[in-house]
Amino acid sequence: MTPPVSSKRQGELAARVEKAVLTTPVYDIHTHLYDPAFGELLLWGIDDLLVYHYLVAEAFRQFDLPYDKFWAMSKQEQANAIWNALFIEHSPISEACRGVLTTLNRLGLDVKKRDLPALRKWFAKWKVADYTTHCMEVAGVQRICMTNSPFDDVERVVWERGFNRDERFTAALRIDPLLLSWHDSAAPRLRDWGYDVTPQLSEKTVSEVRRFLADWTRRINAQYLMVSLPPDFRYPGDQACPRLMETAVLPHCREFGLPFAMMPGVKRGVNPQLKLAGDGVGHCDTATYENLIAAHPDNKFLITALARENQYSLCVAARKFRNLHLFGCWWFTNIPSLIEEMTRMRLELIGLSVTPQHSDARVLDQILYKWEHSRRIIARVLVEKYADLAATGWEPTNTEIQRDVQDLFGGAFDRFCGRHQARATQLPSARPAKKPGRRK
Ligand code: RAT
Ligand code: ZN
Repeated sequence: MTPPVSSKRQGELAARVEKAVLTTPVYDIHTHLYDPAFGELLLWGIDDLLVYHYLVAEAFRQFDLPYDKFWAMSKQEQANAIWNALFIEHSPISEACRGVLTTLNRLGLDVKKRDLPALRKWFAKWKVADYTTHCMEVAGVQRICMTNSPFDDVERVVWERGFNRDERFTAALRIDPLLLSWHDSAAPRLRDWGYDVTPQLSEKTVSEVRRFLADWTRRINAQYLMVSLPPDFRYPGDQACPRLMETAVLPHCREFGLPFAMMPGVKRGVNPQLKLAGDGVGHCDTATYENLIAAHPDNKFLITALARENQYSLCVAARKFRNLHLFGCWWFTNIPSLIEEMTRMRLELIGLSVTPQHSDARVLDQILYKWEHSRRIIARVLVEKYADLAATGWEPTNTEIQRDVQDLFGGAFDRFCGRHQARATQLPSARPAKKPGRRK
């Protein structure tokens, strides 16, 4: 019988785990951030933080303001209205509000002054290139995967023009319109771009869709393909979405050795008046995903479901299919109580073969809070799990802890994708805050 672990030993173990979790650099595998070469598409700074769509939805619960009046305002006016409604007139305790304060705090700003004009002045001093490096260093984020859509007119021209890639930013090919609006939108657009497609999914059309996917995969050096799916998506099925997946997307992923990432459970436009903030959540059909994965054993699938109700059955599915990798807690699941619940459930059911978090940041600075908050929760759950092991006499070494944390923060993902990154080293600790450079 192993003697119980003393509380001193437990405290030491907790400190070792926390250190590893708080200092290991992460690969943020899904964001809406951009390589700085995309200019205005990379959002950052206090106004963008305040008009984040998570906050817009919350602010409308407090506003006495018609929707169109808000949308007619400038970004700065919208930010003022949100700041007043969510930070000044009420305490900012929701996760998205708290996130703004954590971000400011991590940047070394004094939030207790509640002085929005002073905050704006501080941000105005930065140049975007320096600020990107600063945020990534403070957040301990080593690489950022973008979300790249050829169907986005602003983004497409930048790719077509060409630019020098920033190696810290990897790309993912986002194909929602292709799979979800084939007839109304994607087919006519592909025709405009010189692909010989018809609305009917003939052999010729399918091969042209594959040519389109191949062109864009090469152009952006895609690390995976991605789609968000409504709760009522079913596979198998006769609709364009499952047919295109089967005939074009999955064969393409096999040919290029790329995973196909799915984000099930988004109900688009539940309240269209809220624009980007107006989407809701629905329970997806886990059996559909099991069918799809079982029918394609040579494909790799990444899944992050939006509904809490799907998390358990997806963990069970991941136990059945090694070609399924679960990741992240986003949007309505990106709240401390659910991150903790999901992380614990995943570790208990599938061990370390998971990527527990991605930031889904839409504003660069958000990586500071999203990672800070999640790291603390992941550390708490891991401490508990290692303590359970220690109670059996299996005390993890520092090297083992470091290896495991690296896997959770991108290593397992890279391996799943077939890439073998050299093991990342720890972040330099207590790096002094960099002085703002001048904005270009
Ligand atoms: O979390 C979000 O910001 C959502 O608006 C979605 O964009 C989601 O992340 C997605 O990629 O569809
Ligand atoms: Zn996203």
